[in-house]
Amino acid sequence: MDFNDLFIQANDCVADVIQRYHLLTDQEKYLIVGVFSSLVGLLLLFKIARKRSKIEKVQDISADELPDGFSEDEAAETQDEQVISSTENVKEEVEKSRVESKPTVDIADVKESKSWKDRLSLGLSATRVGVWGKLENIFSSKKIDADTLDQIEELLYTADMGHEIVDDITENFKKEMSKSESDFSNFKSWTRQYLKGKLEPVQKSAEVSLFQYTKNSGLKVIMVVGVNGAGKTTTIGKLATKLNKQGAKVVVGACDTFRAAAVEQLEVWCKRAGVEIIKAGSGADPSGVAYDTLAKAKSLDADYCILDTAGRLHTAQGLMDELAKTKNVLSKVVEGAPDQTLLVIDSITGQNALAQAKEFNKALNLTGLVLTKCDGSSKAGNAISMASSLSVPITYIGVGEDVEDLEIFNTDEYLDALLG
Ligand SMILES: Nc1nc2c(ncn2[C@@H]2O[C@H](COP(=O)(O)OP(=O)(O)OP(=O)(O)O)[C@@H](O)[C@H]2O)c(=O)[nH]1
Ligand SMILES: [Mg+2]
Repeated sequence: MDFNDLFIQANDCVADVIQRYHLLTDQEKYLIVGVFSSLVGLLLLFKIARKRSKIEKVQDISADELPDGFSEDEAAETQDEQVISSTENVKEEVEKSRVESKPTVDIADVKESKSWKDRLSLGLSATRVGVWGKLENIFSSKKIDADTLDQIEELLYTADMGHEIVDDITENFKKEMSKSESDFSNFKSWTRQYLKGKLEPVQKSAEVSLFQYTKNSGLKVIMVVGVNGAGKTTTIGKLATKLNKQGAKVVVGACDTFRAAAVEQLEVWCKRAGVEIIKAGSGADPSGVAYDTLAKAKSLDADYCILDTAGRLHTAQGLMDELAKTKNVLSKVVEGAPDQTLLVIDSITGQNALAQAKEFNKALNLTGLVLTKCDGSSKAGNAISMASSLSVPITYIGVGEDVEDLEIFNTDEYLDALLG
């Protein structure tokens, strides 16, 4: 029996009871009213329980992760499953990327003996072996046909190359296939040239003052942004250490006032680096901290002012607006500040990295990308799509958690490590 039949029968039953109501005894009438009231009561209890579970679900998602304009109560009140599920989806995505970002190769053992190039090469070995190695096998052992072309396309996607790049590369292979004497022996050098051609024009715009301190060149202001756990604080720690070693005076601002632990983490790095940190209590206005930090850097005649910010989802409009506000405040202290707005990207993020970069770029006009966690399980192919499609250069690349694990991005070194 389906729901409709049940509904019709219940309807008939109620109509029957109404028709015969005057024939019923008082006892039967009380019984019917009692049953009806209990049913209504049960229904109400069910509704209250459902709403409570929604509120708990929403409270479980931190207030800052709710879509813009939703307070916890409002989100629960709307009873909009989409609000909850879409936020949870993004939460899961970030969580997944955090879990996946744990390197599968422990490079601690080889750090002592390996050069930077070797460590980068080790870090990108997953793509080199898993994608380019497999492509090499395809080209050397099989006749290239439509099926193998599909395989090639799939492999390129697993390297997080992005649609445009995958399309260009496969188009080139198709052209080669259509020739009577197709030759794929040089596919790697063609691909390398193609990728270099995508990166090089963008990389030219990378600002040298980011890497090399020059005496008396004035205060440089660097704001560092990104999603949760991308490696912002660690990158700032490494950068501050490097610049301080070159003789620069560095002041760091702890604008991540969201978590007390974030300030402590930055303090440890600054202490180690021997640079000054400006901080405020948990929950303080991040724009205020940014303002104070830059004012202090200016008064100390510092060479660099680096601002750490709280991680946020690129989809959380309210938090993105807050970041834009922090950025705008800086120009009130020093005209034209910040000189650099760097987006830190966890290289394991995959195709989602491009979406992240687009949103951050839209809100903040990025001047550079920092690619972290290019060690172990990194695929890192998304770097090329991001830099070329946004025309934002990759400034630094990180392959671990120590100071020496951050280096200036070099196109040739990167392509060597990626393609082999
Ligand atoms: N393996 C590896 N781990 C890194 C790298 N960079 C950062 N990490 C680690 O990634 C974790 C998160 O780094 P953080 O610097 O705290 O990231 P964050 O972006 O400041 O995080 P939030 O402030 O929470 O948004 C830490 O455990 C770092 O040690 C890297 O290049 N390789
Ligand atoms: Mg941080």
